Parts: sequence; C-alpha cells; structure tokens
Amino acid sequence: MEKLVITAAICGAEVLKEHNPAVPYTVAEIVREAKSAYDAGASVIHLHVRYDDGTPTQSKERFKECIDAIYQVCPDIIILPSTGGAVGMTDDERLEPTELDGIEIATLDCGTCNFGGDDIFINTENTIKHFGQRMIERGIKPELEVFDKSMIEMAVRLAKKGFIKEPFHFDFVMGVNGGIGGDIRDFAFLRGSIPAGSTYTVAGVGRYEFPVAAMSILDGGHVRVGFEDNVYLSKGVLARSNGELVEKVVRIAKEFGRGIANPTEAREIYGLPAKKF
Ligand code: KMH
Ligand code: ZN
Repeated sequence: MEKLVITAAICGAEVLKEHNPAVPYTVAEIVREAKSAYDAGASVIHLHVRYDDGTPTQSKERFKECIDAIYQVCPDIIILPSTGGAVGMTDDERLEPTELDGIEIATLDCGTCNFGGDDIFINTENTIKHFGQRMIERGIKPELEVFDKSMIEMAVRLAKKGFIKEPFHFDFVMGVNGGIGGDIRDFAFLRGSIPAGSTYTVAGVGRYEFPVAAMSILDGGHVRVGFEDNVYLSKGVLARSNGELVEKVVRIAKEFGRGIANPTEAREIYGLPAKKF
C-alpha cells in the first residue's frame, strides 16, 4: 500500500488551553507543537494561528511569522493553512494566507453546516467559487474539506465549471455537531462517493479521531489528527502534545504494515510540485 501521509492540525481556531493546556497560541508554542508532530512522523501541518491571548486570526503577517518560524525547525514540512478561519470571519479575512508566496496547499471548505451551539460555518456556493478561483490563480492545491456527502457533490460540480482543478484531494471531517458522523457506514459512504483518482485524508473529531484514522489506514487513505480535532490520547487522558497523537497513528499504521511518508513522499502522493532543500 502507498505510504501514509499524516497531517497534524495542531491549533485550530476553537479549541482552548482550558480544554488542554498544551494547545498552542504564541508563535513559540505553535513551533513547539509543529516540531513535536514532525518529529513523530507528520509531513503536513494544517495551520491556524492565534494572537498571544488565544484569539484566532487569519492575519497574513501572523501566518508568515509562524510559517517562517516553523520552517526554521522543520525545513521540508508541508504547511497547509486554513482558509476556514473561525466562525464569523469574512471571506476576505479567511483568504489572507493565500496572499503569501510559497503556499503549496490550503483548505477549501465545500459547504455550510452547523458548528455546535449557535455557530454556523458559512460557505455559500459563491464563497466556494471565489476561494477555488483564488487558489487556481495562486497555484495552490485545495484540500477539499467536506463535512457531509453533499459537499463532495458541490466540489465535483464546481470543478466541472472550472473553479476547482482535478485531481481532487479531499479531507473527510467526521463527527462535527452538524456534519456526518464517524462510524464505518459514514466512512464507507464518503469514501465510495469520491471520483476515482482522488486522494483523501480523514479528520475524526473527538472520540472519532482514532477509529476513523484506523479505517483510512486500512483503506489506503491518509490521516489527520491534532488538537484542532481532539485533545485526548485515550478516554480521559489528555495528550501532552500533538506529537503524542501522531505517534499513536504511527503505531496503528505500523501494526498494519503501512509505512509513513516523509514530506518529499507526501508531496508526490498529493501531486504537489517537488521542492529542494
Ligand atoms: N474553524 C472552523 C470554523 C478549515 O480549517 O478550513 C473551520 C475550519 C476549517 O477549521
Ligand atoms: Zn482547520
């Protein structure tokens, strides 16, 4: 089987130190968490950034500061910025990281859904077209975040209209309160709904993180873990770092004989241009 690409979603926009004191806010903390994930076997960092007090921001200056600092310690890593940002941000704010040079891949959220409590994560068709167009213009591969099957259909339809380039790369986000769940039927439903030739990764939220990871490992897909999605190593046991979550995925993959992709191999698997270091 193809090697496994592990993404670490180290920070997110919603999770707080109150949930796990190791959640990073400052640049130094973000670098610490990226390095722990990289050392454990992650080849991709899905990046949100915060101000020092924990407030999420899509400021391109703050992104640049964090990205430059991560490259100092993980020179070959793939950094995958969020264009989802936090609930309530404007499209222009959310797109700021795509203005930076050298961005290889970024999230493109493919539909609207409830996001817990009173929150609604809004991605209208026009927003998705606008983001897709921007990524084509900037040479950025979209990681198509889908929270339900309808969002796969949206991506395929917008590709036919020229707003998304193939081959597709999906991220099945499973277990959000407002999206699809995270059991085997849910996984099979999404997996069976993507066009042939697509790559995909899975992000199981909360208690779904490792079960969904195991399903993808067995199926030949890829895996995202990290504090954005889940702060526990096992029931009631907080992870001390994102690296611990990645280590657990590496252990599961090894049990099933699946090798772990380094960043160069991950670029090849995801169809990203090779980079020299
Ligand atoms: N923070 C969520 C509202 C993404 O990174 O593209 C959206 C999110 C998706 O995290
Ligand atoms: Zn995210």
